Amino acid sequence: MDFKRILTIQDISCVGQCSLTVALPIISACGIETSVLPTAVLSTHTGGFTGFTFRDLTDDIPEIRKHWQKEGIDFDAIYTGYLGSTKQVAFVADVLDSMGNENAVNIVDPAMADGGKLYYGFDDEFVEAMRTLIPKADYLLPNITEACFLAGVPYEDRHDREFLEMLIKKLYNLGAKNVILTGESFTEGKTGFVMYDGKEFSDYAHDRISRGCHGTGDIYASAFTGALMNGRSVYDSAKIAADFVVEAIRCSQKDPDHTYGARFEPVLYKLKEMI
Ligand code: PXL
Repeated sequence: MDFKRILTIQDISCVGQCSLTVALPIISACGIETSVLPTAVLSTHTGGFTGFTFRDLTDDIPEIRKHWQKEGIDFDAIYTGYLGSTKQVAFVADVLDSMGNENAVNIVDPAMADGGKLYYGFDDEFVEAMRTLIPKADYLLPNITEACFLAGVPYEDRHDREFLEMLIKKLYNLGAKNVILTGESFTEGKTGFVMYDGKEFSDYAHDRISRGCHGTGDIYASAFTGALMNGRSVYDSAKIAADFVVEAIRCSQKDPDHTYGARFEPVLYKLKEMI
């Protein structure tokens, strides 16, 4: 049996069902060893909470990388999510450049914005830094807001094919080998994903579910990573991730009082079945 080990680089939001508390269980459930490099420790995520704590771990990153190199550790994939500081992005770039084995792939989720706005604490300088990770991405997984910021296109509430293709091509031209735009499709009124590999566009459309939850981008990227590491095609991995997010949101609808994340845990077994 071919055992895979991946590294995921993102924060620990102690409560909030996002970042590492999502990536670890989801990718592990896919049968993949999941090593972590925490970028920051927060008491909660920054959306919908006030007064959260924030411990920046930027300066630990180069030390951790050096130790791993001394131990001869490497990874089959590196998946990056929410990063804690502008300075940190350069350290994460070093990890992407040096810690993968010869067949490793880099999955970059530029988790920094949604609904037309940057998350709390991020600014133009951070966006510029995040842009430097694009050429390192075998798979870039932005939502439409992140795609606009990275492409330098003013955010518009537009979801037509012409706009989506223009945005995606700009990100491809910045160096991403595959762009998977999440939360969009070519079918009006439906969501899903639109994908481009430099040759052709493909998409997947499913019904939009009215319940917005924090952390669904992290669930998506984690399930995508888990499926891809199990040898599923890029399209199938993107589709499995989209279907799993739908399952998690449907499950969350059964608990309207639960507001900070999506209840993916009770439906994790479905992800295993899909893979
Ligand atoms: O899910 C994205 C995310 C991750 N980590 C932190 C966040 C957010 C989104 O708000 O605040 C700390």
